[in-house]
Amino acid sequence: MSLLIRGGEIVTAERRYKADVLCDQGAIQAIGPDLEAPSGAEILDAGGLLVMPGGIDPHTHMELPFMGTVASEDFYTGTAAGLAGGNTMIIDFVIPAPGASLLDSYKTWRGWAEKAAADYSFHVAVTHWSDQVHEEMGILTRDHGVNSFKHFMAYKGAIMVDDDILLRSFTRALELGAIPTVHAENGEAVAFMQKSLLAQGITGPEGHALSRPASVEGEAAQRAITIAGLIGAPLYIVHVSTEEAAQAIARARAAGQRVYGEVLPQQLVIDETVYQNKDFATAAAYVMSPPFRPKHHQKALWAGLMSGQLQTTATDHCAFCAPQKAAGKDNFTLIPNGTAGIEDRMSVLWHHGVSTGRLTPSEFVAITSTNTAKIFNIHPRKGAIEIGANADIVLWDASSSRTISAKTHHQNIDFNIYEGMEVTGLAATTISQGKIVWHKGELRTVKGSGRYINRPCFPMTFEALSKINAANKPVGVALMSGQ
Ligand code: DUC
Ligand code: ZN
Ligand code: ZN
Ligand code: ZN
Repeated sequence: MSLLIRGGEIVTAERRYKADVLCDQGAIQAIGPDLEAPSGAEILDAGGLLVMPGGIDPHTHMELPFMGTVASEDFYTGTAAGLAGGNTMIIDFVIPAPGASLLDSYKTWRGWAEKAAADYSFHVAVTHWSDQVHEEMGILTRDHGVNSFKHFMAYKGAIMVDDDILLRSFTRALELGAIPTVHAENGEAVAFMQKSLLAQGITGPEGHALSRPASVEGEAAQRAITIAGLIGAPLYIVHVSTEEAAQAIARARAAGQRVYGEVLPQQLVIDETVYQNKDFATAAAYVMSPPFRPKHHQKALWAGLMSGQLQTTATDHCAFCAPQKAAGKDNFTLIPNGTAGIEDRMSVLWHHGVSTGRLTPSEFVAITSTNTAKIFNIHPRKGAIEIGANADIVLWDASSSRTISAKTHHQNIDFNIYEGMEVTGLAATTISQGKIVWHKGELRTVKGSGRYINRPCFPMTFEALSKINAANKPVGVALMSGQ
């Protein structure tokens, strides 16, 4: 059945105009003023609403086995909560145990994700190195639509990789036309700090922030940028939370490096004082890595988004309930790291970004959807209101307000880090694959209706091609090939 969205104002990353949108077969079929409804079409009145590409959250961890437990949000509950907040796609992470096959792990995660209610895709983490990893990266890009590989520079003794692996893996990603991504924190420094804080008797959640200061992120971000620069590889840095990392990205970009940075809305509005709370559960609720920062960093993150030096927003949605967080009651290093927020991502960014005048509505669309689609090579299938694009659309009510609360949210977690925050701007209706899945406060999701989205590799730049040629051939040959 077709769906006609009538009377709304379309907002894309480029422009804003009044037009109707006709969806059928899961795609946008027509855009224009006063479109005629085909017989049998459902008509949706979008009067007074903005018609925007559905949000794409490029960083989630549904049902992730992590730090001795498993994230409480599964692929169904998590994508459903995302749809309630106007997000129509997630890119989650396959994180193989060190030594495990990337391909087998990918298949395991694909199995878990079959219950998703919205479209999804996967970054695959490189957690060790071997000839098999080299080969499986090729298979994943060629046969499974994976075009991004994640590297944890932290979590020593678990999933952390060293510079040698970064060099090898970035080189391999470049040769495949894939983009490396990093969690940038110096894991050696974190492990050292954790030990020394515990030895001093600092065991509470305040120790978490003390063990991971801003400089530790700044150093790792710069190191990843340096390594990518040596090779000529592009780089995407997840959850940029410090002025230091934001500046390193801006410097690299000014020097011509293809480096992208992602920001989490929670890092824009919540600061490190949350760890000072004397109540363990209240403070532990905010334990995530990188941790919440001293307030002045927020200014640099907003500036990055406003200037375009930082391009995307994600949630790092990784839900652990209070009883799970309690595992670290006597030792902050055992508190499972992670915060949830996929349902509130768009509202928090609209309220604090657009309503405050920091961002235009088009910039909001860019940082919540279109830029991610472009960086991860799914644009204009996703992140666009264009004929032929997937009909993943949010009808945005810019003037209604709601108060965020665990009592009313759809996320499978027993608290909300934004509890009590009043936000203006909300998803009135969410459309996924041309179907209404959230409308007037009611979810109409179907378990398993989400599809796996293939992301093809990138065509290589001339510069990257010539570097690979130079590396693979004797110098004389590379010169003679005339590149
Ligand atoms: N940080 C978190 O807080 N949770 C999951 C993984 C990560 O890097
Ligand atoms: Zn190779
Ligand atoms: Zn991370
Ligand atoms: Zn993460």
